[in-house]
Amino acid sequence: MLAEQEIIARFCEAGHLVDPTVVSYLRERGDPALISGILAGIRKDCAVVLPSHIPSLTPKRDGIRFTADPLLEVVEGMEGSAGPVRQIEDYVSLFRNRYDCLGSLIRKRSGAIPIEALTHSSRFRDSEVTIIGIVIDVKSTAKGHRILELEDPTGTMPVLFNNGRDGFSDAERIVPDEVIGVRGKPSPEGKLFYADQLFRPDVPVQHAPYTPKNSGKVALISDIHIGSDTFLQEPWERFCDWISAADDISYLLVAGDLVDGIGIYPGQEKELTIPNIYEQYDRLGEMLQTLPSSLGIVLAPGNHDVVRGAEPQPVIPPEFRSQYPKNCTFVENPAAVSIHGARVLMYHGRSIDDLIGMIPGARYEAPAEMMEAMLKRRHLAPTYGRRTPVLATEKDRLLIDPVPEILHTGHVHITGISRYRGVLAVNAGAWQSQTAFQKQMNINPTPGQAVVVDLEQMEPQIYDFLS
Ligand code: D5M
Ligand code: FE
Ligand code: ZN
Repeated sequence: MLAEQEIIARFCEAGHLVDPTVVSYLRERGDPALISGILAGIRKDCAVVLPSHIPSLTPKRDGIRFTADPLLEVVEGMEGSAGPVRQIEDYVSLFRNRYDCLGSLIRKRSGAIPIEALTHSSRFRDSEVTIIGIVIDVKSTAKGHRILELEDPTGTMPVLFNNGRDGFSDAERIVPDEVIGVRGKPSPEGKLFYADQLFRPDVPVQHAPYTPKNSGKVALISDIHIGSDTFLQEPWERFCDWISAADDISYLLVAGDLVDGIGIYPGQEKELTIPNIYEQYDRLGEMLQTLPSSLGIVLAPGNHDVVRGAEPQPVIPPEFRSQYPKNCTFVENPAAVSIHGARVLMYHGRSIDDLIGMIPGARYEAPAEMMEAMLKRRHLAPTYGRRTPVLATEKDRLLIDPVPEILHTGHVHITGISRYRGVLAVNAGAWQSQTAFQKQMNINPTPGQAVVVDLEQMEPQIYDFLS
């Protein structure tokens, strides 16, 4: 075990500051000899030791890229891949798949033993070990420590995070059903595990985004809500005129809630200007017909759309698509699209409501922080059974694997941007002003904005069409 202070002090004594990412890498590795090795290779005049100074942290890309082939390709979530509603038993395979995939990401950084090895034998009782499992329950104790129940395929174990330890704030952010690793020691009887350190699947420290050359720009939007009496017709038209003239923008991606839908909540019919669901989709199709045919448009569903609410949500069915031009591609929610090899993971973002309710300090005004929470957990909707309905599928379709260049969400109607370990997180706002419900909830949307990303630079820019 290496404590944070100890690592910082070693670098300080040698006359260097040290980047927090390097500190967390060294904590995970837990080997003091590694620090000596790094110090030996650093120039004396180096002020801050960065990940780029460490050979094992040199940037690496995750997943295959297709630089020379199709400009826009649906990699995950193409039409027909969501599948039907299945048997309840499939939840077993869903969670098993989640554990296997995310557990193996953690195991790459820390060897682990099965929980059974702690409960059935005394061999490890006095040693520091790592266990990996799904969090099946988590709560605070009367003294403010965190206690959770961790389950792996061999058993379950209560795990205690002491609030006086390094990194307790990460432990406070543990949510049900996420996959974590914990390093620590079992109690003498093997009935409780004292955690020293928390591992999340996370984005690798050395993750390097792929930035395609001459690929132009992509506009990211969400939540158009056609048919609602709060749909902002004029800002939307200004946006359409603007994007038609912006010849450096090659793609427009929409992360769901294309229309306001019908019967989404009680009394919604009173807030609709287009009460027919076919006409809502037709109206959007007609609007998209006015955009240049060279603009590649990708349309994913959200919780207001006509498809089932459980995720993965299927593609908008053909009977609603008769008015859409050929340059429109319909995808599922979630979906991964590759643009000149840069991968954009599109997800409507219902789980943001859940995460905001569970993570201390989380706010609707900062949705991109919840996207970071997703990236750390390598999962789009870590907690099952709250406001995000998830379908039983054999494979967990909400895993974040491989790591995308851009994570694009919406749903909360508030623009937010963040960069986490090289991944650009963009929560796109809406084209609907504050609804009566959002007013009650004190949710203040930022409507009428589009986020444009230059793929070569991976630089985002917000454009405002409200006035
Ligand atoms: O959701 C837009 C935002 O408003 C999102 O953060 C959820 C919140 N919202 C809206 N309606 C409701 C209801 N009925 N219950 C809870 N939260 C709600 P959107 O998907 O556009 O409706
Ligand atoms: Fe919405
Ligand atoms: Zn929504």
